[in-house]
Amino acid sequence: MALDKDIVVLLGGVGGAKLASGLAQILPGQRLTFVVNTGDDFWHLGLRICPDLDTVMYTLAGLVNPDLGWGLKGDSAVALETLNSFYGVDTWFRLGDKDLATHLQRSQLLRCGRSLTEATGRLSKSLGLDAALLPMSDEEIPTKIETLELGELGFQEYFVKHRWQPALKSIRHAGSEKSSLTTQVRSALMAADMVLIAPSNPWLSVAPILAVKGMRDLLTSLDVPVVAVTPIIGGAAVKGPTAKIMSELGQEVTAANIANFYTGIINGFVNDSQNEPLGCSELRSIQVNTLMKTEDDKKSLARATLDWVESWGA
Ligand code: FO1
Repeated sequence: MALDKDIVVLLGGVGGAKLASGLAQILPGQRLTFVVNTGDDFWHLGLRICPDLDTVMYTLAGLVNPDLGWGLKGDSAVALETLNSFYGVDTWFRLGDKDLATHLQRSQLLRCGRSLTEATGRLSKSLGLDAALLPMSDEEIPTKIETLELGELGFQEYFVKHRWQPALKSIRHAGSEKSSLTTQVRSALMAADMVLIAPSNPWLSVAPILAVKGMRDLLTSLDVPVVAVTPIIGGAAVKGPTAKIMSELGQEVTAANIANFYTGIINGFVNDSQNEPLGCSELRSIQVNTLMKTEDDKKSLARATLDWVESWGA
């Protein structure tokens, strides 16, 4: 297996973090760079919240709440409950007591003039990560969701407050036109032997990464395998709104439409054994079990993907 290869993974939250965990269990951390969606980030209660960065960081550190897939295991919410009972603050977004330490530390670093890349590096090193954890950009590029019923919503309002129930009409990556790739993301991609797009929601979690100015051009200029893993299994999403969004955008919920989303960027696609084959696509593809319920599932998917991509060179 590709132990001597440098791999860059583009990913969002829970689904992406599972594959990240599988990769981190079979490869040396120094070979792995995770480029994480920050379109979900927002300022809330005076703190900078970066849900996908934290989900990946806590997962890799073995600290994530296994029931939720985000947040810290064994956390409580006394601070938030007190904020509500003393001061009547609407606490629709759950911030655990331990989790608050991460938001406080990050916000403090940002207020002292550190970039999000630097702040994330410090937090992840403190939690013992060897792999590089990078935000997609140092600029704020908040994802805005135009809905049928409620007009435009901030990402977390759409996702958490309204439980992704309003019908999605379109998505905007505010400020992306003025954004730029960080030196760290650019260098990692230029040195990569392989790029993986995790089974994260293409519209909500990967599109924000692709919207960073210069990202699409850089990805298409690479002469290495760029492989996406399907988030759709048997016509449904494992978790979250991927299938619902596809229907709202008038698309059939198929792996082929996921592969189409990445046209021009990927040259390989990991499809699930339960899905229809891609058909007459020019893409290389493989069908394996992509459902990651156990640690073994995560490692198996990571290993199958790497072994398959390595076989291209044979
Ligand atoms: N998801 C929820 O469904 N409800 C919450 O209250 C919530 C709080 C939260 C706090 C910190 C954090 O890092 C993640 C949190 N999430 C919550 C998850 C998050 O909204 C989503 O999983 C991602 O933004 C989508 O990838």
